[in-house]
Amino acid sequence: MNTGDLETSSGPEPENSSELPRRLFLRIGAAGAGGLAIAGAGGLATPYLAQRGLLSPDGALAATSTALGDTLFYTEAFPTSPLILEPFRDELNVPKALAPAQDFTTWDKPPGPGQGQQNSFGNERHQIWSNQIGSVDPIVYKIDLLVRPHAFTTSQVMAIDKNGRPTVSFDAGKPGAAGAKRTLPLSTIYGFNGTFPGPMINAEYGKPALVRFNNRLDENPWGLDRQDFGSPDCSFLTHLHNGHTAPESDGNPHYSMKLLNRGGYEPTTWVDNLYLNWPAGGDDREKQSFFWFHDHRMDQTGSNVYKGMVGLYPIYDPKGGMDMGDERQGLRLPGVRKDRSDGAFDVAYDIPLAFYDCRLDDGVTVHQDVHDQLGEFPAAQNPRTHPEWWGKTFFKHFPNHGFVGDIFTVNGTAYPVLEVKRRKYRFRFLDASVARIYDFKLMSSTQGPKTATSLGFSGDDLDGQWRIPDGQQCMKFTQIASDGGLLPAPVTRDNFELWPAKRREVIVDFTKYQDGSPTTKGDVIYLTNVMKMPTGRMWSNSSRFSPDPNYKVPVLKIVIGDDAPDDSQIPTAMRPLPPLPANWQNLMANRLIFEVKRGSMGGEVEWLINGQPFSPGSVATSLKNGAGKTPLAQQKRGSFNLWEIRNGGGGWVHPFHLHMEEHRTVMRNGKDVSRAAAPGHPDDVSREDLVALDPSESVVVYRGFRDFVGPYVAHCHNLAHEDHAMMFGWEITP
Ligand SMILES: [Cu+2]
Repeated sequence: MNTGDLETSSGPEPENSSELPRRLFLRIGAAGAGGLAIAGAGGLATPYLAQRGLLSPDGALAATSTALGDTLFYTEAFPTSPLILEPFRDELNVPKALAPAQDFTTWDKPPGPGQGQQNSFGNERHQIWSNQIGSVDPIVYKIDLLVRPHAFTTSQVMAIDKNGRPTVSFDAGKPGAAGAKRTLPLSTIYGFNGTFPGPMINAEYGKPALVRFNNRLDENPWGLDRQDFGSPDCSFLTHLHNGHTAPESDGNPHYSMKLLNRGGYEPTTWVDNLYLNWPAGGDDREKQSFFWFHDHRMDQTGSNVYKGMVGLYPIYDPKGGMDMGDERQGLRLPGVRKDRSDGAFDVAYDIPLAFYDCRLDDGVTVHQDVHDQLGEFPAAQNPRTHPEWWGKTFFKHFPNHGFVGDIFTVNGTAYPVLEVKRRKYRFRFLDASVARIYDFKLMSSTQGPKTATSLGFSGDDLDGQWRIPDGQQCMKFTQIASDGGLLPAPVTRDNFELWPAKRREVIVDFTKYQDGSPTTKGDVIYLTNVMKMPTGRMWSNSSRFSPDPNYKVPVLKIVIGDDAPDDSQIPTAMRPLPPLPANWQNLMANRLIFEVKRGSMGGEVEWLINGQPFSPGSVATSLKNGAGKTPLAQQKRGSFNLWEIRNGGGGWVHPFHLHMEEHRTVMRNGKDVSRAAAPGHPDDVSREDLVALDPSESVVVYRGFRDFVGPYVAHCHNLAHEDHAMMFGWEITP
């Protein structure tokens, strides 16, 4: 901890925030003179570096850590997943909305605004309860974290090697004949309510939601093998990405380490996350439209998300009927709403699509990474192979480049099929992958999908398993929203990129092709990924850079069905952007600057920001700005500022996520893009929560810091980077 923390504990009590300054003071008092008093306690809640005594109190690396770097090595060996032999037969999982909890008033400890009511430790309260913003009491949901099995496919599979040739599979650890057709074993997930993806909450502005996340990961009623990934202490920390949320409900490790002295909520504990469903500053122009919630446990986010901790949270805006899931009113976006008697509502023709790539164990790849030295999974006895886990999800917590899978799934199913009516649909795209970026097109194919191996591909070219060699773009997307909600106006697109954690919403009209000819029942369209990304470092081929005309991987088969009524329209104007101050360029001199860069140290601190690994108790310091200052990453509540995020180079891309408010990109690579987007980044003229940084790019964003005070984080959303220190703490002060 540094003295910056102490400074936040002084000053008057903010009118809405109640206890925060006092608690900060208590925390610092309890930690005493040594900031490492917390870390010195050891245990899995403390970051690896601190456990090893390798982190100095100000967050800098102690000299001995160079020794750590020297001891590290990478084994970049990944299994080749078994080939899914019959893709596009399992139906796409179209989630129904989660029902509210009806019985919460009878809970042993019901939710509420009082001191001690926010978590099971009894030491926290909600910074702003719903009545303080003039809202009704929250709708209450309950979500248990559960160990459960998950099937990615019902298809038969066949083991293949990295050259695409049939090879042995394993049954209960015993090898079988090469070329055998097998039923894929179930994978073990840690899931919200035990499913992957977890529940979908259909939220609405003006109706706060409170979700009690209850950890039951100590229970294992199916007797499932937990394998060697997922937070070893089975803790979770749920982040509603990117809700306008108080720190105690935000699920970020700067908060959890500083205020609770833990990386996450362990089994038998719970937390009530209050989502006010209220736009920043009460400004309708700040409304968003599609969140997701996912794990954010310090050091283990990638492993927990990959193990299944993903949930969906579309948010509708009933004000004036603008976007309430009813295509007969407001913007008339596609959607037919049905209110249910249990308090939830479903919206037909409005479908979330969560993308997630995985690798399944081939039984012959050695499980080995630096985390073995931590004794995280002693039962696994790594490094060694795990033929008993053949066909189940494989994860390497600490790959050098990030983690990309070779099987592509949508809403938890590999290569699903969706029959659509002949009408318009709204699709909400989410990249829930650890590191993979997608580049999507809608294509038709006369010959249909072929296996990559039958086409002579091998190695990384097997990623995606299937291809449509004769695929041709046949439809366009009408993009209506990005991370930050509805765009000012729709954008017609041939393709779009989807970076980790990003959301893109589109309308697709299934009545006709892009050349104007009508579709007919039985026609097939493939949602196709055309970005080749052999490692987590970056793509090798995409629409923007050296497109590979042969890399066309179908991820979702769409079959045209019957006609259906369609009252929806494609609007010409949607959500206006919040205004930029006319003099925003005057803020440039005093901007905060953060450079994300791979460090030379390797290991747990491979990924640095301003040369520092994540130090959970501290706020970061800006690089020297134009005014010659190096300010702390602290902003006054109610203020606005420019932040610059620089990609320090090295040929990596970084999806950089800033918690709290949405930002507007105003400069990219030194050019003003506040009115017209830079080529290649058409989404820059919108509000976003994640900066897509191409190699060596720099982006300046304008953002606000309203309504709440306390600790937040910003970090790379390549989860392998995030878990290896590419994160910083920042704070809103009263
Ligand atoms: Cu990164």
